[in-house]
Amino acid sequence: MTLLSSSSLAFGNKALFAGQTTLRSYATVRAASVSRNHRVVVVGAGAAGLGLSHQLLRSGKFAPKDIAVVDPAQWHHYQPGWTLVGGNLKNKEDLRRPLANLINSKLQFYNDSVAAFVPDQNTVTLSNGDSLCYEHLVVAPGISINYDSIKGLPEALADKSAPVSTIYGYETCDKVFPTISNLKKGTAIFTQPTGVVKCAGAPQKAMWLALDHWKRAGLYNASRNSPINITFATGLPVMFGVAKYSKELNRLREERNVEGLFQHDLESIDGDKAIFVRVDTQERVTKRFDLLHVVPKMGAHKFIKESQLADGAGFVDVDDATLRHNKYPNVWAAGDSAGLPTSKTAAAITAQAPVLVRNLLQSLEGKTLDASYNGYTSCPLLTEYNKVMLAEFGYGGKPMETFGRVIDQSVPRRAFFHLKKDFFPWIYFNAMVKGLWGGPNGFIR
Ligand code: UQ1
Repeated sequence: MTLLSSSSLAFGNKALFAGQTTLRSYATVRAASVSRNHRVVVVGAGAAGLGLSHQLLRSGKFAPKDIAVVDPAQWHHYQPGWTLVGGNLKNKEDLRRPLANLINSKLQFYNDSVAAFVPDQNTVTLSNGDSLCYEHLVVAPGISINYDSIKGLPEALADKSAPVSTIYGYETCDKVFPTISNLKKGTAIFTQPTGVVKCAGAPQKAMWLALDHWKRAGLYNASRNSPINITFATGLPVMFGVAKYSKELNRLREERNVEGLFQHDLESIDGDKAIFVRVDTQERVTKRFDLLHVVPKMGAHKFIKESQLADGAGFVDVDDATLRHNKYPNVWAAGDSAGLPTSKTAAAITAQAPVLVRNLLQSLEGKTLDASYNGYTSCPLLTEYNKVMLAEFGYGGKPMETFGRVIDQSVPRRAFFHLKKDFFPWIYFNAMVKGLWGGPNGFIR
């Protein structure tokens, strides 16, 4: 009896059904790690991994289980929606689905994490010790959010009574709005770190919605007598990385009397004090707050950084145009983990995935790569309730506006707000994760 219960604990239900097997034979089975072959192994089942796995499958060039998808998660999140949770426009539970339900049964799903890449042997080692051999590898596990990059942040986020929050995580995005609606007077600070973050516009989206909320509640105005005053403290020297949109956002900041602390990088939180390091002088600047919205630093996952696939910054070293690895021709990357000089967003993935899929299929057939990614990315930037500035741009910060021939997209508009709040979440779950959505290019045949 002892034997049965301990083995069933360790090995799940199979142990219960294999009543005759001894513990020793289980030990043997466990010790021998398994190696499996797939034509394509996709690491990550987020926006990039799911979308492109299904695009590969829909090409009709693969048999069932030719393509494997590896991800340890139980849930798949529509992360662009978390800003809307911060503004009390969505419930976070409505923005997630059980991951297994989103994966076509013709894909082999490994619900495990990656321990190591062994690209010289065309192999990925899983955390359970098993290994997957591939003809082609697609790396798309996203970016790591490093909460402990700011001293005192994990504790402040976990403390329900501390007015410190972030839209950047599932656990904390629903702490944001209560901190906003509880504030009646004082100083609200919204931060953006130096370094790479996903969706570089999101830090200020949270601020613009809060400002509008306080304005509507009579708690904020652009005068010196406003009960609440607002500071945007960013590690960057500007409001946004693309001049066209930055100019308009800075105009809004001045018009709305939001203090801009540029080149201020949040270093630590101590009670109601936020301590910044000035990027230019390394000087420490301490600010007292009554509300603090923080964006943690982010970076490449350790298992990429420590692998031979990494570039100098730790992201996957792929070619900017073809999305193929610069050293391993059968390795590809898309999404936040890819070392591409553009802003990391779900919109970027709508443009990257079809390019990657086309080039990978060409490569499988020994043909030349003929698809090229131009850096397209987009930030639907909420500037108030009901208005969005639809920033769309490519490599070099060049505007690439879908509706640019007809209208100026640096003007915040109501129609774009409905794209952001209603259309994008809908098309995401109904088409994008299924491999059917190509962003500004519309549906994928
Ligand atoms: C998009 O396709 C998309 O995915 C569903 C987004 O979601 C996060 C976007 O933000 C954007 C901008 C696009 C691009 C699509 C159009 C029609 C501009």
